[in-house]
Order: sequence, then structure tokens, then C-alpha cells
Amino acid sequence: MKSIDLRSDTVTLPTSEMREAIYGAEVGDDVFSEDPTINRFEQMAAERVGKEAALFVVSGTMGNLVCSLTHCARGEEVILGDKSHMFLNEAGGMSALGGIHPHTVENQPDGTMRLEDIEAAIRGSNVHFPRTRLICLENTHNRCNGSTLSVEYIDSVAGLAKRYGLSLHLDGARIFNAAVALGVDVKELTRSVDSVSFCLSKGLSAPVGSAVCGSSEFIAEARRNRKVLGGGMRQAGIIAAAGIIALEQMVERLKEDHTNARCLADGIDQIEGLSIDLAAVQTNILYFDLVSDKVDVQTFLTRLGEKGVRLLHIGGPCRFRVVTHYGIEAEDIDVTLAAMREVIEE
Ligand code: TLP
Repeated sequence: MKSIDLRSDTVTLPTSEMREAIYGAEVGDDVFSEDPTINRFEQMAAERVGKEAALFVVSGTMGNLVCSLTHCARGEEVILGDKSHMFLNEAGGMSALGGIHPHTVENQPDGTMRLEDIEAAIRGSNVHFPRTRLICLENTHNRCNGSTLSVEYIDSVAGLAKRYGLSLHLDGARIFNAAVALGVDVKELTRSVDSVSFCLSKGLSAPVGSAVCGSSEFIAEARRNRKVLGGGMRQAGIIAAAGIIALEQMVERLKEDHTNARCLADGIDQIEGLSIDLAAVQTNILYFDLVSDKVDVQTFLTRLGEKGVRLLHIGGPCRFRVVTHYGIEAEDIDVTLAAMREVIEE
């Protein structure tokens, strides 16, 4: 029985091209900036998102943390969504390690924060207040149905940030999903942000790694902060080699994941006992609720697991998240839907 693991796109395995690239990677000491594969990857990453420079980091969490530390001094404040990954799922790293104060603003179901809410959260000059320094966006928005932020929206937040002398960071863990879903070049989505981090080890299937991109000056300082965190690696080209393949070969195929998610959502919508907001599904992440009185949440999860289908129980008492990715084929969607039907009917 094939395991259909829909818990996350982080479970993706490296392709054979990645394994070969890893095997053959030319390497050196990256703390001396002498790893040719890392240097190539960083140049490629920067070009891809239209920034001057890039830095290879081990994870999305490290990428966001390095950016927060680079933008903000201790006691300064970051405005970010109340459902953002940086706020909910990064172990409070910015506060724990950077003394940075998070100020949350409500995320709308489409992952945006209202401009007026952001503006209201910006602090005036007052001895009692922390100083606002940074605004963070997330695209696609994990907890808000994997929704995309449009170029216009990002530019409008950037305009607001500029007016108040603030920086703008984009958690672009799945920025290529957003670009593919919106049909725009990824550069459009990053053109007005000061920094962006994106992940290689989600839908792009590399085993490890993320990139942080921004101006040369910003990346020089970010490199220092990565070192502070113990993230200065030596022959790191071994892992960046897979990242190069990820950027070269794995971006366009993300649309297959979106198609599979759409088929899954349509199928879930047809199952009595499950409830889904179809209009919210835009990329490879979807959420649905179990509303059946025939089966409880734990039994639903366990029985699906016995049939080889794994999901995450997250986001609400009866809510589940499903993420499609490389390795999940169209026929797996049919198997998943049949399993869901059986578990509710049994
Ligand atoms: N998200 C993971 C879990 O942490 C929830 C997942 O399975 O979706 N930004 C966003 C928007 C993310 O979704 C994630 C990971 C990260 C940052 C952190 O990336 P990693 O796991 O590489 O530290």
C-alpha cells in the first residue's frame, strides 16, 4: 500500500537529479565564501527574485529569524499577521534571541492584513512605546488556506512601509507556488520588499535549505547574523547542489500540485460529513472541517492512517490540513477521496 502523506510538502523527497548533483557537487569552505556551489546557488537565488544578493540558510525558520535580526534592534517592533508562521510557528525566536517585539494585526481569510489595521498598529513617537521597525507578509499564506497575495497588495503595503520609514520582509516559504498560481514572474511579487526568504525543501523537494535575498548591504549583515546563530556552514554546497536543481527543474511543476489540490477540494465538497470553502483553495494547501456525526476527529484520522492516508489535524477543533506535493499523483487523490468516503460511511 502506498503511503499518501498529505501532512505537508515538507515530506517531499529529493529527486534522482538532486541526488546526482549532491554526489558530484564541487565544494569548499563557505565561511571563507569559497564554496563554488553555494556561490552559484546564491547568485541564482538573488537573480530569480530580482535582488542584489542572497544567503543560503538551513531552514525557513532560520531565514525569517536572520531577516528579523538584520532589520531590527532589541526592543524594536515587528508588525505581522496573527496567523502568520513567523508569529505562530517559529518558537518565538525573534523575541527569544533578538529581543524583538511582535505586534500582531488580524489576518483576513485571504492572508492579507487590512492596510488601515497595519497603519493603526504603527507606533507614534512616545517614550512609552517600542519603535516600529518592520512589517512582515507571508505568501502563500499557510494558515489562511495557502492563499496568494497579489502584486498590487504587496506593493501597497510596501508604499505604506515607505511612508513611515519601515522595512518590509516577505516570508516567501512558498513564493513560487504564489507566482505559478497567479501566473506572474516571482520578481513581481518580490520587487517592492526589502527582504524575502524562500524554501527549497517544501514543494521544490530539496532535502534541506532556504534562501534569504535582499540588497548586498542587507545580505552582508544577514551573513553575520547567520553566523551568530551557528548557521555558518562549511562544505554546504553538498546541500545547495539540490537547491540549484530545485530552482531549475521543480518550479513549473508546482501547477500539478495546485491541480491535484483543486481536484481534492472538489471531491471533499461532494462528501457528506465534510465541509470546505472551495473558493479559498488557490494553491497546494487546503483546509476542511469534519462535520459528520458518524465519526469523531480521532477516529477519522486513525482510520485514514490505516488506509495509508495521512493528514494534519490543525487550525480548529474539527479542521484538517491537506498539502499536495511532488510524489502525490492524480490517482492518489482518487484513493484519498475514496478512503475519506469509506471512513465516514463505515
Ligand atoms: N511550515 C511547516 C510547519 O512549520 C507548519 C508546514 O508544514 O507548513 N514559513 C512558512 C509559511 C511555513 O509554512 C514554514 C514551514 C516556514 C516558514 C518554516 O520553514 P522550516 O520548516 O524550513 O523552518
